[in-house]
Amino acid sequence: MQNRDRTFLMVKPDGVKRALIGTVISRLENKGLKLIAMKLMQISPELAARHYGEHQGKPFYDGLIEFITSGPVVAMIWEGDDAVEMVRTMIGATDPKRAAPGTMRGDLAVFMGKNIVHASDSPASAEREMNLFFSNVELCTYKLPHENCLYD
Ligand code: 3AN
Repeated sequence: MQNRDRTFLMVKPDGVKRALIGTVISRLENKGLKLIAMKLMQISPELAARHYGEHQGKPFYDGLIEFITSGPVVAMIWEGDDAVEMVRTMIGATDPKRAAPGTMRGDLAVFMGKNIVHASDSPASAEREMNLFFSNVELCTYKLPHENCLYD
């Protein structure tokens, strides 16, 4: 494996309510990524504010906090070769109208405010978000039987 790293991905309340958890997980599993941690949870306003701190003050901020705390989410950590970049490519552009067909948002969503998934946009964000949502003891280490088929 060239550059094994980890990224944070979350199925948002709209994705959970639309029963797309399995679809999102399948796409990531089929690609060859490895699930390291996962939980179904309700985000508190405090955690939402920390997670979306960079958007504080923007016109859509209040709606974003209201939406992300409106129902359960599924928080996950995925591992793979350049996982941060790979998963961002797989989820597609923030605005589903501009997200390429074949991406999760391009195939499964129509509206920017309800774009079904979040994924870290840089290794630094991934580190920050993984630490916000998980403690080290919640991370699992195991080998996929087909790992040798995925990488040199
Ligand atoms: P991404 O989720 O693609 O990293 P960010 O971090 O820029 O995008 O935005 C976080 C979330 O805020 C988006 N997923 C989207 O739901 C919402 N958002 C971003 N920009 C807008 C906007 N201009 N209008 C409404 N919602 C927005």
